[in-house]
Amino acid sequence: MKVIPSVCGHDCGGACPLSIYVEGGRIVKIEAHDVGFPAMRPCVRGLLYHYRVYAPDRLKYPMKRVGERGEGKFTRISWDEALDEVAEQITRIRDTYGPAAVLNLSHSGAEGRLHQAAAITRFLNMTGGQTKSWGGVSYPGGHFASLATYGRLDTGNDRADLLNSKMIILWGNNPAESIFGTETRWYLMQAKEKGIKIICIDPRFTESAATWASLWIPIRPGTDSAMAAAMAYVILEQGLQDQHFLDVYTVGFDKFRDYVTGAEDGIAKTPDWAEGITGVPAETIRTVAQEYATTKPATIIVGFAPGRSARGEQYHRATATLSAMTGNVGIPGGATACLDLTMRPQPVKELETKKEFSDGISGMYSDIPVGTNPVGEGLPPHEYAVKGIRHHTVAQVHYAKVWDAIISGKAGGYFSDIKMMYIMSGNGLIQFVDTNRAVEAFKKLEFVVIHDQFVTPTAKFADILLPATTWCERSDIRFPWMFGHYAIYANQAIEPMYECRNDLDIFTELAAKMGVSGYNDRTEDEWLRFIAAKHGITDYDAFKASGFYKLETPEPHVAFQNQIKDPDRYKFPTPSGKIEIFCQRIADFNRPDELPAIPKYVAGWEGPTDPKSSQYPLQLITTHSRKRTHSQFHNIPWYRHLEPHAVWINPVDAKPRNIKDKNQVKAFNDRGVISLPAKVTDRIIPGVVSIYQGAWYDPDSSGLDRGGCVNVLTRGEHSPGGAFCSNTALVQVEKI
Ligand SMILES: Nc1nc2c(c(=O)[nH]1)N[C@H]1C(S)=C(S)[C@@H](COP(=O)(O)OP(=O)(O)OC[C@H]3O[C@@H](n4cnc5c(=O)[nH]c(N)nc54)[C@H](O)[C@@H]3O)O[C@H]1N2
Ligand SMILES: Nc1nc2c(c(=O)[nH]1)N[C@H]1C(S)=C(S)[C@@H](COP(=O)(O)OP(=O)(O)OC[C@H]3O[C@@H](n4cnc5c(=O)[nH]c(N)nc54)[C@H](O)[C@@H]3O)O[C@H]1N2
Ligand SMILES: [Mo]
Repeated sequence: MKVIPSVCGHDCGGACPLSIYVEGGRIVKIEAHDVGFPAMRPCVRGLLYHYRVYAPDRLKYPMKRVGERGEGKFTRISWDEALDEVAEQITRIRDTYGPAAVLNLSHSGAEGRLHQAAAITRFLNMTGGQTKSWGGVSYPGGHFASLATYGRLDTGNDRADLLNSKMIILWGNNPAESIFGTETRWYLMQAKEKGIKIICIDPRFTESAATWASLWIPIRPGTDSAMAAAMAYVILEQGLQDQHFLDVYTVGFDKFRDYVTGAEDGIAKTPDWAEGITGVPAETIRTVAQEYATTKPATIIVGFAPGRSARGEQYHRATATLSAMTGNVGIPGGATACLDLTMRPQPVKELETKKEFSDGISGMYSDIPVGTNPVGEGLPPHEYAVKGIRHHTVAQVHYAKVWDAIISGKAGGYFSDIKMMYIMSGNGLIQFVDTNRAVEAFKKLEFVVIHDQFVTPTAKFADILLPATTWCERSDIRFPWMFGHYAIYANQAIEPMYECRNDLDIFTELAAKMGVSGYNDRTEDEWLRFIAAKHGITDYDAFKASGFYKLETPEPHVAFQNQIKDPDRYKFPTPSGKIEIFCQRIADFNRPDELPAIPKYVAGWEGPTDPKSSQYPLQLITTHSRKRTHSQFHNIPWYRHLEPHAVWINPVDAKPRNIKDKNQVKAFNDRGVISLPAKVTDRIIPGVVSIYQGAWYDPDSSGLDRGGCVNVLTRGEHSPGGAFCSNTALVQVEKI
């Protein structure tokens, strides 16, 4: 039996080292790979990954559609036939309509530094161009806020630094289930054992709250910035702010103070004011604010989810302001409380200056150069581009708007009429908002090509469907989220299954068929050597053999430590050189009611005060599940049984609806209807229901989705700063 060092290769904040046991060319078991670092414990998704590799429903051969698009009827064809057809169609569509007619809706299903969606971006750029999205679906609210407030994306501290804290607030963050750096859980456990106070602010009593917190504060979704404003009110009222910090390191606090005290609009943002909006008792807000301001250092760990809402940018800007008010930025045990993301190991001195990090995410995930996109060169900025923060052009479409762009086209004000969609490692039909509209959009296209490992709900809509390898069938390199300070090598464990191929190899052949040279001039091993060297890994062979490489980094890393220690020498990478509580770039954008230049609570659509709430009275949140990576694993029975898919509903809401635990119910609004069992639980605040994202769409003939795919209910809208709003929707729930 061979033991092969590897790492989970799907889109999780973990990246856990694994030992894959292979006998006779087959994986027989997967275990944790002991890399001498106690925090690296994988979960069931990695440990039972062979259930996914050997699933009988793996996509095995290239397929061509035979029925209506979306019916899921295919016939097997050869690789040659399939690639000839794809090459011909791309060429035909570009020649007839121009390159912007080709939409690349690939996503993050694969997350190696080599094998991932940069492969398609490079391919489409090199062969003529493509329509690209802007915004993102994970953390665009935080992304925007981070660049506005701090001037940089990498604003997270090393997780080891949690142990320097005296109080930790998990605010809309649930790392027991939504993994953010494998080691986060280990450090939180250490923190708890050390007696560090941990509290959770979340509409749900999560596994994180149950495991680590001494206090759970249930809050209405989308109202966090009101809670933050009221905490600021208490801090100011009692004079607990760190005025020296505010004077030296920030700009615009006076404007925020005027908002909080009511000098600006006549409304003091008192705990009583916030109670009416958030549902959090005024007394609780008062106590937490006092405790947070008087316990130093204190950390707010933000999640992405509250930012994935109608005014999601405000949440990240507001928590950052609390951290600045209490002087917790840039000190051990503190936090920037904004985005909280550090994805790529970088020498710290580079981080302080790197332009790339202040200008989007290019290169953050991948080491394959993607080149430039002929579509978009020299075009004017998009109406939602914010000068100095977001630089996308009119040719780009927000992820929440892609279906509308396909359906409405130029006549609807979009840059192009999209005729073809090319998707690699993406399940957008069910992962992006408003699935029923997605179905309509897919049906309108002339050609759809998809690479995947399974016939997912999206893959069903392909004209040509190409079978891809899993990370067990190829080699790669990964860096975890959250400043893990290590690289992990995924050694290929088995030969590719059936006729599956690596996406990179598929594009290499397609580029050749289209007469384009230079797409890929390296072998996989040459690429990986190049990537390792780029990241300062000197002994590639030792790295490959052991599977693990500890990178050199000062420990623990604290974002902006230099700026705080030596403000004359080190400026924040914002135009003012300071933390921008007031952001002139946002003020210049000039949509103050939607996107104020200081962090304010701004009610979005489909909140509790929306007129629609009389018809659809429940707020819906759509969280990440521990048993899945988004939509991945859903089709594997073992995982499905781990925790039945259900809608969480409080007894207060269930009772008048005559809903009992495990009753089959329907959740619906104007956009669609899904059916699934109810989980009646007081682990969720009344007035709110929660459904895990990622369940596979399975509509019956009336359009009722029996799969319980939550994006049937979400709205195709984005926030002005670009936030993807999958946590903002109103629904009704009824017993079936
Ligand atoms: N197991 C697992 N881990 C993952 C992933 C996965 O699919 N599975 N996905 C990875 C990826 S790509 C991402 S982007 C991250 C996502 O990470 P997050 O976006 O942080 O994860 P979520 O589970 O959506 O939400 C975290 C918590 O926020 C709460 N919440 C929702 N809305 C609000 C709100 O308005 N206010 C407050 N205070 N809380 C709110 C939810 O109840 C939930 O407990 O996770 C990563 N880790
Ligand atoms: N309602 C709601 N919607 C959400 C979210 C939410 O919180 N709520 N979260 C959003 C977030 S944060 C994210 S990141 C997205 C994730 O959205 P996606 O990236 O679309 O989701 P995944 O299910 O991770 O992966 C998509 C597909 O990639 C395939 N795949 C995996 N590896 C490979 C490979 O090597 N090659 C190829 N060709 N295919 C591969 C998988 O089989 C899967 O079908 O979902 C977003 N959607
Ligand atoms: Mo994500």
